[in-house]
Amino acid sequence: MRTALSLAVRGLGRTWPNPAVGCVLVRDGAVIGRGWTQPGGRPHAETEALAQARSFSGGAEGATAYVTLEPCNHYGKTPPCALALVEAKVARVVVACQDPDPRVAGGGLTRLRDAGIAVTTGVCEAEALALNEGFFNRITLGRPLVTLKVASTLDGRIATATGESQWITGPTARAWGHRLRASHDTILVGIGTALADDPELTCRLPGLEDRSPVRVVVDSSLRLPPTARLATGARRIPTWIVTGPSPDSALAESLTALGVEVIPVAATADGRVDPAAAMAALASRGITRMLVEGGAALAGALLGAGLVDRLEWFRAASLIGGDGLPAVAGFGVEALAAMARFERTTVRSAGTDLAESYRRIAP
Ligand code: AOF
Ligand code: ZN
Repeated sequence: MRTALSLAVRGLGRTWPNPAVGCVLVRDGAVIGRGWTQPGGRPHAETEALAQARSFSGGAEGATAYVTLEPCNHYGKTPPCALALVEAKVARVVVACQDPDPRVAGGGLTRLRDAGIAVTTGVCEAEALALNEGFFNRITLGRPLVTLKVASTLDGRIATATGESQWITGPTARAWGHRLRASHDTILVGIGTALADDPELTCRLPGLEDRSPVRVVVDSSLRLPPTARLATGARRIPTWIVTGPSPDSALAESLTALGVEVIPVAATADGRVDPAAAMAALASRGITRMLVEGGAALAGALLGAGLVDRLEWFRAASLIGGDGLPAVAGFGVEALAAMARFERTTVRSAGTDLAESYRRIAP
């Protein structure tokens, strides 16, 4: 199952709207098939593994299938994976976790058991749930998994008072940041960051150049100029703009003409895009994993709405002090009881910087 999980990881960032699943077929102590969900979500992991097993005599007959998610039970572009496993005559299926998709939801396991296949569930379940937390969030909460990435000084500053910000962390942390992009479906930035930095928001690691996620700008009053790199490059790498309910139609048209998708959503009383509405709109387009890269206002708005699930915090061994720009704008915390609280899952050295990962525990 651990092998299947490591295969599944390969799909992260590319399988949306589907989960990233891994499958290993074993017979007589030998691996006869390995598969993982392919870009765009199809073929499924089981299809890939079963295709490999076909080159062995007897195919997958009598084999054990280790799958990180309950095999599907619905007809899509291909018949259900549960049916494919039955037809291949596997003897046993070991599953890490159930699929909450209402089209599956236990039906895949029932189909296998009804065919006389031995089924074991819950193997490495916690790992599998964490791996596909984005997909589970999309199905059960109607929003993606939201990971906030920050590169700051020790005192949590991301720029000096004059706005100088390049570079606070070193090349290793920056490379890790690009690798994070590759495993996400979208990168989200606020319009302030888009205007100030004119960023490309692509994955520029050798070998991973084709792993750039959809770029999303939260732009409440539609201000992104058609000359911005995010707009001019929209045909190469998709750019979406989440904006208020009635954007300027001339600007919206000129952006759309460049291939940018303009997505109007509900606004809050102060005229800003409602964070929950933005997340719902992205999930309904199939987004499961979102990496938020700033700036401070967007980070504060998402934290204030309780929408940040994970933090990836790169911390340089330097200090700017109180005149610097904080990584997170105020989000209304008056009592300590109202703090956004996280637990640390890993901490590593990234060159001269520290890379800390956290998962939200409250609110
Ligand atoms: C599997 N193996 O590798 C994946 C599964 O749109 P479709 O027809 O491709 O179906 C998508 C659903 O299939 C998705 O919501 C989830 O329930 C399941 N994903 N299932 O057996 C896989 N990726
Ligand atoms: Zn399937």
